[in-house]
Amino acid sequence: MSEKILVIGANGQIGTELVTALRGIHGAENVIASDINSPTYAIRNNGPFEFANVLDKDNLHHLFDKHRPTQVYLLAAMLSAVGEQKPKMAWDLNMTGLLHVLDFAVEFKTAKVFWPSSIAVFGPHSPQYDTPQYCVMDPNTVYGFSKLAGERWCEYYFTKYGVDVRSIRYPGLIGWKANPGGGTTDYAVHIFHEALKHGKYQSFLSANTALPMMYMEDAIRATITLMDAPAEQISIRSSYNLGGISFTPTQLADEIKKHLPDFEISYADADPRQAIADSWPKSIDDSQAQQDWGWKLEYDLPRMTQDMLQNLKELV
Ligand code: AKB
Repeated sequence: MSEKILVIGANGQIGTELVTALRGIHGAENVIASDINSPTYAIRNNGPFEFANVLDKDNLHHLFDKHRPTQVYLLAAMLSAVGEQKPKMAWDLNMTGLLHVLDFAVEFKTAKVFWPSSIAVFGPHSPQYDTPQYCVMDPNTVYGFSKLAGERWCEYYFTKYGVDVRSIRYPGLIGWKANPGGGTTDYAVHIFHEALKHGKYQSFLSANTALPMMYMEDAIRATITLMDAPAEQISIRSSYNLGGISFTPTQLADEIKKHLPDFEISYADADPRQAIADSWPKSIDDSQAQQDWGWKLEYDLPRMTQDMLQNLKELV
């Protein structure tokens, strides 16, 4: 059976790359990109696009009815840093949007749903190193607890209504095709742009703040591998831990300096994102993803840095 795939929030950091990858696999005409904003050039030019606002139930219902998607990827969300500036709006967007999609997945018998969670579901009392799949979770950002609540809804809809919903707790994502949209891990993308443009960067996180990160190539491959895995291999219906690579701003800067020896990093005195980063894990145990659907990381810090610089220098 050929797939009909709806990607909601297609203009964002993940969506931009996921739509291209899915169109390559399933054919451009079978992957409908949708977003509340006008499409990016890459998305507009090679396949169908629909305007969608996840908070507008009628509009979303119409999209499901018109396209009858077999798979839906719901990527529209407000990230950690911006979410702290607009807490109620972040809760509403992250929760109501998910519930609309889960309800329509039941109504239209959508075969599979993907919804991204985050390492932000962990909090100050979670183990900081090799954070396990199951442990104390006390997130203290709206983004973090909306993702944790969303995970519970996903598992609930799987158990009660049989929705085949799959999810990953993404670490900070690093890619050169699209910019991140207001997260705590955004420094790890901005640093590459600034290194190439100005030869220096002021990090809003302190020198030794380690966080789990992942190159976008790996993140997209993980997402598609999880969605393609046979249902009986999926033992977790809340969201899978995914570890990636853990590094500090200093370690990333040192890696960039191997390619751009004059690059200089400095550190901001105080930034609200520091407290968010301090409440998150430093590294993640993703052995369940390895065991269930054969997850394996390909990009370490040196390989990612080289690939980022090589691709970005053509663009900046
Ligand atoms: C953020 O920093 O908010 C996101 C995330 C880790 O989920 N990149």
